[in-house]
Amino acid sequence: MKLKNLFNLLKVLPLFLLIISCGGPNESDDPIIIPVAKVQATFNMSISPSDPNVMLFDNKTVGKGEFMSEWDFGQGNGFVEDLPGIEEIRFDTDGTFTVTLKVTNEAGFTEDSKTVVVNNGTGGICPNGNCTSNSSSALKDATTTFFVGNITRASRINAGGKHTEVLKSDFSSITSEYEMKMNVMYPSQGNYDFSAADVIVNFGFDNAINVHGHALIWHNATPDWVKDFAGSDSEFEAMVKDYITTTVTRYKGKIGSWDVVNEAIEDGSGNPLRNSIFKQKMGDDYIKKCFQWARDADPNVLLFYNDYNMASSPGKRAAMFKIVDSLGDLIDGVGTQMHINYNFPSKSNIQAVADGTVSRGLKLHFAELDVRANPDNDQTSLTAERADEQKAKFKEVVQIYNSIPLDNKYALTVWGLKDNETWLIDFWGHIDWPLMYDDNFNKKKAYDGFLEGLQ
Ligand code: 9MR
Repeated sequence: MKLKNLFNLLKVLPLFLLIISCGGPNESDDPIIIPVAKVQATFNMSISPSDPNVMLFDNKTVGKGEFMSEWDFGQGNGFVEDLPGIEEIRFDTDGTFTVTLKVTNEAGFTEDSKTVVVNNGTGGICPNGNCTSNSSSALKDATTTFFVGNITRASRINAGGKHTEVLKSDFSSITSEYEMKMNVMYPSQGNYDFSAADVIVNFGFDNAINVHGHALIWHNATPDWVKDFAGSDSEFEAMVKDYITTTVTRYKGKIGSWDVVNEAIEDGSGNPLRNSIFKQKMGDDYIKKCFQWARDADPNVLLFYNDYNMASSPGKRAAMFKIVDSLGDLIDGVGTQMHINYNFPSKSNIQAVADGTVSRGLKLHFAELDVRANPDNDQTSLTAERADEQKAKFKEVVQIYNSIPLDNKYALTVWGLKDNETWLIDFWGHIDWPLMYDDNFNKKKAYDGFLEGLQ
């Protein structure tokens, strides 16, 4: 029994004895029954000031007579006795938990229930169930020396709502996730389709958001008619020249940059040039030809070569810089995709990408940033610890980028807004929480990591 319950009992005991002793001879010998009222359970709760995953529960029940208090903290353990003082309970996993205080006396029991919402991505227990980050500073306002980018789709721009709201408030650059690739823009010979690309470019232009064009040539987004091209090698080359010239000319003055060639390097031993249809038909110098056509079409747009595993594979990185060196003045910058894990690759390997680019006097685009929080698929929710580790990796990447000289800066582009929109779910077949917003557009700790990386 709690001390306060015992105290209540002692308070009413004299009254009870007095009533019994007052019974006169004319009165019945039956004891007088004083009806006992139920005691109303009630409690307060607040997040621990020292640990965002601990909730403090204070039993505030006040009642006459003896009563017993029990808690069910909603974590599957059922009711347990209320201990003296404030209860400190950890909530480590994401979810919604119903906490119930049950107070029982002779007359029966009453209950009080409250809900605890946990979202480790946004910082642990959500104050009043509201899972939004404390950070108010928009990413794009926190840096003026480079673009902060994200991806979009024509359908999402047309739908508007939160998607375009967040793009406009937090980002200063956009990249088309898939609609500015050859398979979409040039679906059949002689027939261009720029309808989706136009939506994206116009949205950027109208809202003073930079547009990064991605990607003119990519083996993985090449339409079948090009892969099965019916014609000679010189006809193939003329077709590619026409495609690049037409596309770059269309968006001249409206977009800031193009990935001219994407992922041309093989992952295998020695990292040779990928044996794409472009290499087969146009020769090993096809990359240089594509850069020249793009440069001729728009001398002012920045031209990038873009590839992945640049931090994790020193061999591939060296192969990429070899290509870049062979392009001379035709190339303005290097796009290094940052599809990374919360614990990999190392800071020094990410730094090496920046150093190699800076030493060549090129612009650096940290492109396609996402940080997998569940690469081993052993997590069922984003734990507080993993969210912190992910935040630290975001911060590390941004810090490295923010520390390069001004002339080498261009943009840091995150590959997706919300965790449930990432390409990684389809690619790996499981949830990874790799982005800066959760499924409901709440800012995660990763967002704070980005901001902290800018300080
Ligand atoms: O995330 C993109 C996905 O929605 C598209 O279906 C796919 C094919 O167009 O491209 C994905 O983005 C890729 C990017 O363009 C190049 N680097 C790898 C990205 C993930 O596959």
